[in-house]
Amino acid sequence: MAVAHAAYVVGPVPDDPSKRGVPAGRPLSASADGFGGRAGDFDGDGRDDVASFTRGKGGDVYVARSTGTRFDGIGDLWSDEFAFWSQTPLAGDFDGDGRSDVAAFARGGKPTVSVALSTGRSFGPTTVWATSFAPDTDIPAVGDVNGDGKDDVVAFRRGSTPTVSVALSTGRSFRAATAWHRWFAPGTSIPAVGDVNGDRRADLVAFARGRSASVWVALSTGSAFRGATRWNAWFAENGASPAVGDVNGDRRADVVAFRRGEVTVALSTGRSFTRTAAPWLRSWAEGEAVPGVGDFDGDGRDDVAAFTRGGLADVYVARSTGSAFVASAERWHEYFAAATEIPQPGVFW
Ligand SMILES: [Ca+2]
Ligand SMILES: [Ca+2]
Ligand SMILES: [Ca+2]
Ligand SMILES: [Ca+2]
Repeated sequence: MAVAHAAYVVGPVPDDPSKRGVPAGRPLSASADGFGGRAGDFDGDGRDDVASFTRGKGGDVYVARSTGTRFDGIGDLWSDEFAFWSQTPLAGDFDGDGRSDVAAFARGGKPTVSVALSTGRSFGPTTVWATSFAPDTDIPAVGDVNGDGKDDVVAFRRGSTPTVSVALSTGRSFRAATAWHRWFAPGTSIPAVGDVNGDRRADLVAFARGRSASVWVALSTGSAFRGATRWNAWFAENGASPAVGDVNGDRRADVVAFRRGEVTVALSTGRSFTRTAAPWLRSWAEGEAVPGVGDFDGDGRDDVAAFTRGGLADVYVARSTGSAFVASAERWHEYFAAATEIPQPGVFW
């Protein structure tokens, strides 16, 4: 069913669709158990690339590298032993060598975190970097919270005891988890990580959505997160899919809302997100397409992507001008992240 273009079957063909974690029919839900991650620069050339994870029993990972105007190749296999079954895959540079790597979170009762480091052409062996991080239904995220150049991992507990745990990267493993915040992203708030004040330390962001639609931030001190403050009173309302990225290139991460057709932005001032969300793009990631954020042309401003998945498996990019996103007329890839594969970047809320 996933094979609409027979010529591209050598690409990411699913192994066992029944074992995918995110149902094709509803990749984005307003409720329980999603996640979001940004793009990675897997070959370290300064332009963000895209990855796709088959998960299931296959554990294949495909990468298509950005040329600045498209994603190349037919989906090159970078690993065949990563993010099995319903593990959560995210990208980050965990050893700080300038090439993005991948992490997979098993969660549940055996919450291991596995990492495969990029060689620039493929991912190396899958190695367990933590054995007790992000248990149960904790939401994992990636960011360099202490500003040492190596991405760390963050786990959000949410619910009625919304704790935020951090495990710092040593470059070869993650240290023991410690609590960096004891009240952040309560209930079903959508958590995210990004450096919103431009001090090189990744901060916490939480989107309340629904009918309150506040956006909360807790800044990193390098060893903990400060108290949560409200940075915007009305953003990503109702069921919009929120993300974090520096879309105007001032080194402060902004907030982006994918409203299933319209993309709005609230820029960071360093102390808040601009009060009125501005529409940056109309007609984007409609229906069930998966949106994502990354700097695909390498100009320092984050762009947006949309993955149609399914049998079409098209990938579109709209580049940031600093004040709007401009969609390219051409697809950036014609067959990538097919069926219910999980693309990164990708926002699954
Ligand atoms: Ca790396
Ligand atoms: Ca770090
Ligand atoms: Ca910061
Ligand atoms: Ca910015």
